[in-house]
Amino acid sequence: MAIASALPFPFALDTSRVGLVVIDMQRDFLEPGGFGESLGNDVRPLQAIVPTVATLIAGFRQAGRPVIHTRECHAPDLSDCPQPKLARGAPGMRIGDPGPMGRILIRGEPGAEIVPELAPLPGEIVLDKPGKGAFHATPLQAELRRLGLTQLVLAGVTTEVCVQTTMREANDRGYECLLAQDATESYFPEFKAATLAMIRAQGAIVGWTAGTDAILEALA
Ligand code: C5J
Repeated sequence: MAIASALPFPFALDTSRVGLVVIDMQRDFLEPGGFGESLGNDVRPLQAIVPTVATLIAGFRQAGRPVIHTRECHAPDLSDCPQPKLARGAPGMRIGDPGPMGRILIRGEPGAEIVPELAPLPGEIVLDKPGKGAFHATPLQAELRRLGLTQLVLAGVTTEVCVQTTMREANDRGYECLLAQDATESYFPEFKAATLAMIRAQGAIVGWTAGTDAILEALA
């Protein structure tokens, strides 16, 4: 089924080989008091996409297609957090520091959880990732092979960091990638716009973009 409105040209959705990857819709990025806000960001634009992401997830579940969730977080002893990542930026709180939602970006802490509205269902894959890309140091590739997926629809936050990095990693591994443009968000509108443009530039050099409604219409 083709998504005619996809850019830069129609996307031929294979409803038997597509899965949804929802990147890092965690309290630490979306809620006041979390890592995102500690870096000086306004988290409200990220909160605003939650209903759209929920609609996208519901559509994939209804179609019987896999939904994979990721969480950017680290081991409590920080053994999987490179020193430069720990040191970089000028946050009010650093990774591992105690905050209002537990230790910042630490596996198992409340802040590292996915927001309740988008909670994974039992049986859905949830991958904890120490990097920005979801393929780095995770079993994502093995899971995609096991599920027989060749196409990925991507959603989540932030567009230009973990979403784009994952999309580029997937593209290099041969997956056809479609970014749900209204189910992803950045703290910086200009970075989101630039990311959408660079993804679909040069004949979909990284992949395609399309709206959630169009994706779900093709999936149904
Ligand atoms: C960031 C992410 N922005 N999930 N993480 O540090 O995009």
